[in-house]
Amino acid sequence: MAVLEQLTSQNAIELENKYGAHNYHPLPVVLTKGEGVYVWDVDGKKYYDFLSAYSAVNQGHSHPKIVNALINQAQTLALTSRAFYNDVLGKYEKFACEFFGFDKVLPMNTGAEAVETALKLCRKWGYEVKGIEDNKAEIVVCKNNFHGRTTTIISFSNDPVARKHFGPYTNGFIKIEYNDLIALENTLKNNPNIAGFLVEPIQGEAGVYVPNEGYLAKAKALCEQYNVLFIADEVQTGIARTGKLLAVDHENVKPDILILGKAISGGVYPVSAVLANNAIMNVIKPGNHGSTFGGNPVAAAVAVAALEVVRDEKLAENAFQLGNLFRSEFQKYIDNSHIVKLVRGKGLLNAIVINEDEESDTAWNICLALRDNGLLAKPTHGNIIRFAPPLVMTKEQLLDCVSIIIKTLKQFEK
Ligand code: IF1
Repeated sequence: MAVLEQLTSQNAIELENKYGAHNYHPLPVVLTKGEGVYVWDVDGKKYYDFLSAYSAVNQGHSHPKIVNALINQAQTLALTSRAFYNDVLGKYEKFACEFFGFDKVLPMNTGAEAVETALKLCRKWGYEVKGIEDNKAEIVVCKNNFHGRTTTIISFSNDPVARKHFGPYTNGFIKIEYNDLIALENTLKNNPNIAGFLVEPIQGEAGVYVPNEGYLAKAKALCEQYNVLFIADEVQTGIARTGKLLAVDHENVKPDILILGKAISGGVYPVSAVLANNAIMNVIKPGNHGSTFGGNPVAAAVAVAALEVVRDEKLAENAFQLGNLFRSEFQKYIDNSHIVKLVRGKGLLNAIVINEDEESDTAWNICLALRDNGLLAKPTHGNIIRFAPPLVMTKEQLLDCVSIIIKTLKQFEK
């Protein structure tokens, strides 16, 4: 078979099963094209994308401005490595620092790499600035976190599927309950070796858990009080997803270290970033950290274009308004539903909780029925379905999606 010959759905699935590691269990749909809020399968069926590649495609699939930036830079200078300077990286770094309000950025590629970068930066600051005894630094994390899949990151996960048989695990992490300020304060005040607190402003994978109003601001204040770095993982919640440029902006919280990924590139290229001010970032010296593709010219050009789209198309404002509309429309349905317990989220990062236990396959079956009705979404855990469309969606499209989702859910009402 010619490598790029048109595949049937069955062909594509069989190829992945035969030649690809089985590290995913995808919904059975084979996509071949994406544009804006839509994707098409190999049989020409059109769907609303209500996952956005887990919030990496906030600007819509294959946004022309971002794709053109990719093409133009790739045709000019794709990769220099950081052994030499180039004429794109510095401009991107300046743009990103001014866009998010920090002195410096350390460019990486994937979200997990950026999280690992933030952990290294925090620890080095802990030893060289806070004065923690060598090899004693601890970082506080939250239970039910999701920060990626490297060995160190899964070391502080409590998801058995992510952890089992990947030990021995990395030490130096203290797990506390999410959204629990008493647990945070008790941990910080009793331990002088704590260098940082790593937190998702909304726990995405756990099921779109929005913390109490004021949690982030009070957590940041506790970190300041105990000289601990507040590290915000905005890989999923950032880049306008929750109705503000960053989810921490809802509480006017300025993280000491900001972690970005996914939609910083609009989903056309792997780009991630760690931002901090000089007092923290300047502990990093040549040779301490980096990566072959980190900050490459294509990534730099793509990220500038992707952030300009967020700004110029007012995606945060749109996500804010459409998110409120989504939840209010859904609440009307939930008030009379037996199958849906609740809807929660901020901006266009939302989830519904199905009125069944985690082991039930109802949420999965609902997503199969949604697929048949022209909308793609996927459960996070058992009974929770995440809804995260591209932020370029119009009000009319959103209302169309709400009616598709409700029509589908009604098929499951007892
Ligand atoms: C997959 C989950 C979401 C993230 C936060 C860091 C990372 C992620 C808050 C790492 C990545 C992705 C991973 C992706 C599916 C998706 C995901 F289901 F895995 F948990 F969004 F909730 N911090 N999340 O959400 O970024 O290294 O992936 O670029 O298939 O593993 P990454």
